[in-house]
Amino acid sequence: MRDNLLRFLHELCGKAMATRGMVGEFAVAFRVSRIISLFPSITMKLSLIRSAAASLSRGNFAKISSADLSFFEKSIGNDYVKTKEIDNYTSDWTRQMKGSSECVLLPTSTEETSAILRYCAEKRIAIVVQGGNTGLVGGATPIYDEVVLSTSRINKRFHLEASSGVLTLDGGFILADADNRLAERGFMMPLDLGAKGSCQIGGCVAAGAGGIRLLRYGSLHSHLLGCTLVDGKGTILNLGGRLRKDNTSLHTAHLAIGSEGQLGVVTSVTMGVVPRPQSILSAMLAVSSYSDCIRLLSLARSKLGEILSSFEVIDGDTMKCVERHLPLKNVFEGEHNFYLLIETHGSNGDHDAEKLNGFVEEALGAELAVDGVAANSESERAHMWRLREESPLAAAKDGYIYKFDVSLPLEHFYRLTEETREKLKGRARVYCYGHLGDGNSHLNVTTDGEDEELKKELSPFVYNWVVSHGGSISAEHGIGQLKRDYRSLGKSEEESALIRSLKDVFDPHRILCPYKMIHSQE
Ligand code: 2HG
Ligand code: ZN
Repeated sequence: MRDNLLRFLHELCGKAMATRGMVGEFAVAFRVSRIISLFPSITMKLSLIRSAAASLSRGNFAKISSADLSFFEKSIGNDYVKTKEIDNYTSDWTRQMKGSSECVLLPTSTEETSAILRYCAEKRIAIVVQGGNTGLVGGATPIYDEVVLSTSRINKRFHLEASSGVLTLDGGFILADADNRLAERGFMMPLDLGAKGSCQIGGCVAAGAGGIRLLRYGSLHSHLLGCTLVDGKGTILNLGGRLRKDNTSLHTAHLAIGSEGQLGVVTSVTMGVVPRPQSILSAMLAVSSYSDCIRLLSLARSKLGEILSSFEVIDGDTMKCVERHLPLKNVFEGEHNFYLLIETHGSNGDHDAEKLNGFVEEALGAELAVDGVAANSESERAHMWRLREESPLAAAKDGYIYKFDVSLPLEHFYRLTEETREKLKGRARVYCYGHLGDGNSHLNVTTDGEDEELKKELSPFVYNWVVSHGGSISAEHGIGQLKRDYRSLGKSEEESALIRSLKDVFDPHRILCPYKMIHSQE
């Protein structure tokens, strides 16, 4: 351990020098391409629990006629009304959620979106709103014959007001593209997720995306200042604005966060962006117990303070699964029960290294961590992130998979994994990784083949357990169609009624994303 400590401290000092100037580009480049590169392998192996929404009957919506198609063609141009080769739009990116649609519409502006929605409201044509189609709960996948309205072409406007750090951009902007443009001006998108190479900013808002640096920069609620939402009647609503402070009324723009296309289409976003950090340091710790992980989180918060950016966990079984299925090696010799990936974002490499150094010294000295390794180059840092970000891929390769994305108070975070493991002993393998600093567990269960019995009992078990321990059944992936049946767990009837009333205001004809989070027949 002493040797590792010395190596660690030495590496940190070297790292402080290496991280000045442009940092993190290798790791970022890796993450940008990740979603594309994972496609083929995931499509072969991943199986999801069948959608609950599929059992709902088709709503009383109009069927698309040739007159409707002519209207769409006239409104947005023939080339952007697609009726053939639309599989990419009617299935989710894992190819497990499959629906159908008569046509896909690709408007290029807020006004075109408004014309489409006004028409569809009048004719009662159902619509599903789709951004980058990177979701994990089937929210953007049509079920029966909903028209797919893709925001991919609404991606022209990009205006940064550098003095205030306020960015206004079209909803269809790809997150990585926006981030690259900001990099040229010394700024950064405050949110980062594995899908950044494909997901769109409007979709991120609608999904309430979380990601890997929420701990440092906060959720979208900390950044969103305004947005343009085209509601289910086609009304263009300019909500909020570009002021960092405006307390004159309800913060209506925030209704778009996590709305999953139920209230409207997010065609433009105004948000605060952050200065690009000058120094990014990453380290991994090996830890023997979950209680030590929690103590380390408190220690990291107090020792690293404002520079603590990520505090991610991979449990021992997940790490073995990663090594079993992927050409990736653990950074530690031997096996450990938990691995923490810690990253700092700051403006002074020496200062940050001193802080991280102090934290690790104390963690090892107090025997909270049994070993530690710092990334000494961009490729080492990328390697550490691959271990964490490819954990879902490894789990998907492990067999038939049941996925959960839940929030839990930290005292219960890992008990869920332990109790699920206990319950499924001999029947399934259970993996836990996730954003420990945010209390967000990605629990994944795998079996050799599809197990009907297990399928029936697992979701109710997990979701009831989560809610009865003060958690949420969806931390960052949303409800979509996958979690529809469980959506009111933990919500009071009063809150559910308020949500339905809001739906009536924004989408009185209930044409937007039926059969999902808020069902058209509710
Ligand atoms: C992550 O944190 C993503 O890696 C995906 O949110 C999680 O697929 C998963 O389990
Ligand atoms: Zn996640």
